[in-house]
Amino acid sequence: MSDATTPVDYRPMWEDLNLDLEMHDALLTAIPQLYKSVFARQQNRPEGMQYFDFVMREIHGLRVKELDDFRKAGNKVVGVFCLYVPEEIVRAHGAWCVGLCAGAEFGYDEAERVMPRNTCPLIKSFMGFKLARVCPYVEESDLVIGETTCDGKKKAYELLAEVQDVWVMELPQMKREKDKRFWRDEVRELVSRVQDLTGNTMTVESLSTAVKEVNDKRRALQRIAEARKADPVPISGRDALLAVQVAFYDDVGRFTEMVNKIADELEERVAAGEGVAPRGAKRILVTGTPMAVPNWKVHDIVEKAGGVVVQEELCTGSRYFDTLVPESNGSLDAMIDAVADKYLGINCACFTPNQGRCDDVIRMAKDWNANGIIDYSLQFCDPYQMESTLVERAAQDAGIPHLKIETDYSMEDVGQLSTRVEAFLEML
Ligand code: BJ8
Repeated sequence: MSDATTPVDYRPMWEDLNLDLEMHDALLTAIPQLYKSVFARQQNRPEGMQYFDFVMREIHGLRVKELDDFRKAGNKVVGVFCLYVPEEIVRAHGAWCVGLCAGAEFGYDEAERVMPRNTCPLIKSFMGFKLARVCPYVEESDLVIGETTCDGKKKAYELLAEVQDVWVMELPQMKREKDKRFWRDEVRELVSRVQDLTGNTMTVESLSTAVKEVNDKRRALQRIAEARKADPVPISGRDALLAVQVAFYDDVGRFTEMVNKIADELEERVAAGEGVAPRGAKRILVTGTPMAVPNWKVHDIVEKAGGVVVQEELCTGSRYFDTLVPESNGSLDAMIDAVADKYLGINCACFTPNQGRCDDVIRMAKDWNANGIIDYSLQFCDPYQMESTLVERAAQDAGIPHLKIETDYSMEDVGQLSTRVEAFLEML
């Protein structure tokens, strides 16, 4: 890591990436302000979280420079929007993977010129970031890999393909044996596509290394999750969420090392009975649609109201790290199948049926001793909003109080949501 105190002028790099510097400046002014208001005044924050202060300060700086240098050395960067795109396959070809989901209301005017206003904020945001030229990560992506998950995303990729190289993986919508076979084939096509992109051939060794590296990253996040079972809880939900959000684009080795250090600290805290919230603070499990940086709204509301988020059944949560690819050294074919099977096991509401998600939510609420479940959906997200009825029923059957929240990236409803969350916490 370079010296965090040395000021570096990244403007020439942003200019080279053809960013709209004025709009980009506005974004880079807004994010630190929001970050400060959400993270700065936390009591007894783990010291290791300073790394994430640094990462957020450098959100469009150092990490983008690393991608830039990597590409200038002849390597490739692949941008992704969804958990189903296997990072291991990308890395096994010597390329890097970055998550591109956008969590802020930026470039909406540009996005709404090509898609309906009532599109989910996540889709509008990623399209807006691209069209308004404010996201250096998408500009550093030699290829964007999309997937046929929800209807909004799959149609948005057609529009994105007009201005960016895009490859779309077809994700089945069910998990039968024939779907599994289909998905394994689809992952093999991805292997060919990434091979064409990079000019590199994946080997047993390169895939084994990639699997191990990505597993290590997920294992480090699992340690943080495990520590959050304690009461008092040793890390806030805001900080734990931030760690998973950053996992999508940070350097894999550095991130793993830093998160393991935080996990060491958390385990010491648990042993000493120390925490960030008083023992007995109301514990919340959050489930629903992903929360991309800088979307910290729900966690901020819960924790400022005196509750504490102890786990996220989200793509920016357990769905990202709770399962690993087996590290056995079989044939390359067997290893590709193992990668495909791990990813098909993820429980996204785009699947039907998706009972595994309800089962996970209830299991996790029990394991993390949650007093209540907050089911969070982005506006206009049909899959998660429809599924929320099933989540609510599962919570009722398990006797766990449930609060449904539907929101977007604006701050206009924060007052109203705070009132609802406060009432929910009081009732628990
Ligand atoms: S695996 S949750 S990252 S698809 S919120 S864009 S579903 S309308 S993000 Fe997702 Fe992959 Fe599933 Fe996870 Fe559509 Fe809903 Fe918007 Fe969504």
